[in-house]
Amino acid sequence: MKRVFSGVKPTGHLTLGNYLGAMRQWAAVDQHRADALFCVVDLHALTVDHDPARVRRLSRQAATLLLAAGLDPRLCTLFVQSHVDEHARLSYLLECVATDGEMRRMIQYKEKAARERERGGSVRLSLLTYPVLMAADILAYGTDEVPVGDDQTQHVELTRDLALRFNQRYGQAFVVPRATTPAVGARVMNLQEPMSKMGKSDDSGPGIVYLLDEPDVVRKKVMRAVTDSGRDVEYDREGRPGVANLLEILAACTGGNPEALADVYESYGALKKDTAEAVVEVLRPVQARHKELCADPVFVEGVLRDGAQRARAMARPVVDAAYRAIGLLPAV
Ligand code: AQP
Repeated sequence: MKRVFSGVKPTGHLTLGNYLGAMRQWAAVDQHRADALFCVVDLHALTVDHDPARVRRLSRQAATLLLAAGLDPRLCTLFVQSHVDEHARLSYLLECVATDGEMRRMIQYKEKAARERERGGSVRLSLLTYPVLMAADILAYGTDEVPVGDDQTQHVELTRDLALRFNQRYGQAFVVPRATTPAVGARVMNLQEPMSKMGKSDDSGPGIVYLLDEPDVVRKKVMRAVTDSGRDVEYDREGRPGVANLLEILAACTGGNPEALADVYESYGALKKDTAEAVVEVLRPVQARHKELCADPVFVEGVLRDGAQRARAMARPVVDAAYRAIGLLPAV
């Protein structure tokens, strides 16, 4: 059976992008077909300016939303990254095979570092090394596949490079993983700035649909989405990014195809109305289950405790073997 690993960062409230690009696939497909691990990657949330209490709150919320989205602890392992020491242990070894040039080429690093500087802050070293920790997250479990949205595929490519390099230098320690992305919904764009990804830590609130937005808030955000100057509904990602984004969201929510849907609509208004309702319907069961789970925090804690135990047992032998392979003396 294939091993699958993926994660979500508690840097903000989870968005429709996180759901359509990743979480929905994890619940509907990955946990059924593979030995799957899903992780709230809280250490990654410390790479930018953060409020400790908020990170704790968002970590709990992310775990609850993953369960609400359909992850079933009988089918998969759900845990919090900082509860398993092997991630940080392995990250250091991988820093010893990665180069600073590789890190500086990462698109997310460039974008996030620029944003930190614009806000007048300094760039944390951990933001630069974040992809190495992500590689450790993946490699510690002998992962074959990493289901992610488009924005993370560069980091998975780097993970592959680091695994291959380590194996070549020090012997076969890691499985070399590959990224998988959904056919539709792999890159949900911001409704107000359709050339930019819908990101949970962005400032542009009205352009972001959060998983816990009330139905009327969702409707308002979608109805106010920026469209393009033309009038015809056409699927053209480059020329008509706003309309293309709505068509993709509608397609991802209804199981349709954005090109075919473009032929169905004669006005932007009708497209927006149907997209808003489709999003409301997709979010409805997730929100209902989230409410139930919030009333049972002991259950959620139990899932995370068991998940961490299982994850530790899987990661430890892989990381111990890498420690030996790279030349470190085993502890006695
Ligand atoms: N807009 C998106 N469209 C499709 N997929 C997306 N993902 C994120 N945004 C979109 C996918 O969701 C999974 C979890 O993402 P993450 O928590 O690792 O964060 P991220 O990729 O850095 O993107 P975010 O949510 O926008 O967070 P911030 O703002 O902190 O950078 C991943 O599989 C991701 O591809």
